[in-house]
Amino acid sequence: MSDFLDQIKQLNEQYEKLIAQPNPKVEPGNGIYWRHEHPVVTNGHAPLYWRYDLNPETNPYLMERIGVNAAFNAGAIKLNGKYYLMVRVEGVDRKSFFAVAESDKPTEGFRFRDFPVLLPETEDPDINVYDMRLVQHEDGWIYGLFCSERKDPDAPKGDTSSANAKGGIARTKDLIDWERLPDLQTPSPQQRNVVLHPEFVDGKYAFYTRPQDGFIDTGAGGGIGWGLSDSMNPAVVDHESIVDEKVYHTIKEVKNGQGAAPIKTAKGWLHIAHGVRNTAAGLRYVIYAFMTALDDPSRVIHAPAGHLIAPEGIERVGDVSNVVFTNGLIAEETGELYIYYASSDTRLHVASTTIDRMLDYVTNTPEDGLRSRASVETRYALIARNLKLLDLPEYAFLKRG
Ligand code: M1P
Repeated sequence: MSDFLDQIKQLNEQYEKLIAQPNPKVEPGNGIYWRHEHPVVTNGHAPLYWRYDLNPETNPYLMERIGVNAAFNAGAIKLNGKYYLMVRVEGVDRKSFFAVAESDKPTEGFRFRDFPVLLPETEDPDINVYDMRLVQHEDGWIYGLFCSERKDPDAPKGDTSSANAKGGIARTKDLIDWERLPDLQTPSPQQRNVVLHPEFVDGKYAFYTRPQDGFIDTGAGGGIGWGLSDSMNPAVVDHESIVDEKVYHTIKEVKNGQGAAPIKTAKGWLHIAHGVRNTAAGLRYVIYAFMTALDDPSRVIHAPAGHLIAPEGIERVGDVSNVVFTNGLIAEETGELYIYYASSDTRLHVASTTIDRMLDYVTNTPEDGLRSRASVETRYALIARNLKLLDLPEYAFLKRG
């Protein structure tokens, strides 16, 4: 028994060290945001009592009985001074589920609650659930919108991969008790990356959608869509329009999707989203930003070219490599902004910035000229302006070619 307890103590020491690990910014950053030294949540953050049977009678070898494979794509919210992440946890059985991790700090110290979320099911039970966006709506509820995946009933015999993705909806007041609502109904046969806008628009609930024909391929669909519903129970969008389309030879050539709900700023709604392109090495997912009008959240008013965050270093490697994905944002009243993003469907990170920096980024970064020549012209103008500065004596330390 004492050996058994000693082993648990060792595992626990490692675990507590991980939770207590400080997570400073990686300086100097890029002027837009800072990465942090460590992921904020990993599979190692899953409590020992989720993974091990701690009874020596039933688990004499102290085996990890029910392993956790990954902890990534988290929704985020700040309530009563605490930071909450609704983490997509994936067991070794490949089933994703939601679990709340909380901390007094936005960048470290996240500890999972005792139990994962026991999400109520609809009459047609989900096979897999993932990527919850948490939205504090002005109607008083906190909504969790997520992807609900079920096997495609029309798949030919022997096709054990084809699936249907729908916009699942649940709501809560405390992140403890959840009420499940019917899945979102839209004209599109499949949906992923559905997000609820935090305010009523024309007295209706407003949704960002991602119309898609197939489970992976968006087909004729795609782009970040937009639609209104009279109610949340059931939520029915009769008409979807496209807010931000996928575009040839850009970072969102194959598909894109809204991240968390947009943040209201003095200059417009700030959106952080993901864009996907295809490469010989497979799909590459990056994160980008854009802004829509305050009086019409479906009208894009600023669209900086290219990515905001692309996978770097260790982020490039994991279960689904070359992916960064975001569905969690926390904006503080002080103007601090935390972008929770996951890498390679494996672990969760945070990038910290401010609303002011992001406003500067979205309003002053040049838009995509959509041609190499146009890109060079934009860069050329910057270089020409800079070279005038380099003639000044205070810039003499900068060497030129
Ligand atoms: O594997 C990368 C991502 O793939 C999907 O994103 P999208 O809907 O844009 O294809 C989701 O399964 C997401 O969870 C995952 O991170």
